[in-house]
Amino acid sequence: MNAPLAPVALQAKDFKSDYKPVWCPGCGDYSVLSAITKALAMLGLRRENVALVSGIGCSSRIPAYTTCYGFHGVHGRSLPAATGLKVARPDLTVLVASGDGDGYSIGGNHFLHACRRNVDLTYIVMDNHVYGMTKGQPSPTTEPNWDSKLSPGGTGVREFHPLVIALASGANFVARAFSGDPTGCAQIIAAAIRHPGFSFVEVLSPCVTFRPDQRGWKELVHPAPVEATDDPARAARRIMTDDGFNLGVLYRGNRPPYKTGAAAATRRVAELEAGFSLTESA
Ligand SMILES: Cc1ncc(C[n+]2csc(CCOP(=O)(O)OP(=O)(O)O)c2C)c(N)n1
Ligand code: SF4
Repeated sequence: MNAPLAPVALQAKDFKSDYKPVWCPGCGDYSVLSAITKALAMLGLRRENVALVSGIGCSSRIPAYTTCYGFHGVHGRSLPAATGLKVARPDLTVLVASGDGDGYSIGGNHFLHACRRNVDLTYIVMDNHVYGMTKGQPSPTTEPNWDSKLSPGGTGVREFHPLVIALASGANFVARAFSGDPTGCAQIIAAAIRHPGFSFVEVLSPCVTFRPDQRGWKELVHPAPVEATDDPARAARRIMTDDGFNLGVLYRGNRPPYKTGAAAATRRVAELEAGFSLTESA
């Protein structure tokens, strides 16, 4: 985070736009929106210095519901767009919003390389273990035995483990939050924004329409019993053996972030195009 602070502190409501979210009543994403706006207020940021980038999905609608700059892009492609933005405009605080389908399935490859590059981004994935927007197909984090109309008897395919994959790929900050605790979630998102490099926050955010069973998550979540470590192997071991409902910052790394702000482009597009011209010169 390197943006100038607001001269007069803004409140969470100042970061919410006038667009009324079209999410289903009870969807966890409402609380994630509140948590993001609370985190921006906590950090004293200005709206014009923050950009939210997303792909496609119910969760990816978030940029439109804020008063920051936003880019609602293509399914699975939020991270490349956000990386380009941050590299070109290092003065901006760049947040990326995604879902488990958008971020781990079609966008899975970008996830690995964003962790590895360690550009100073905050990646917030609203994980509901289902494709909500397209009406309930299983996603990479769906339990193998989840029986539904679109996956009778379950897929039988083991789940993807995003937090451990993020650690193995080089993410510099790894945390798990719960939408049902918007204050705790806001504190974790604020810590992620403050931490340099690629920060990954997996938010358990129930899809009450296609996964009504996830209403039970509020009984299962609990704070992580130990402080975050800076040792990725230890963090990975803890995460692999936890119950999946441990909340908090689980890993804080010390890797220097990718250096942004390289020399600005000095050549015009027309000059570059001329270099690729197929017309033979006399
Ligand atoms: C290239 C492409 N493939 C597929 C789709 C259809 N599609 C839109 S949203 C979505 C899944 C969204 O699921 P997730 O990211 O988990 O978000 P949620 O809706 O659950 O928040 C899919 C497959 C698309 N829009 N573009
Ligand atoms: S379908 Fe699920 S994820 Fe989408 S808005 Fe409704 S509850 Fe939320």
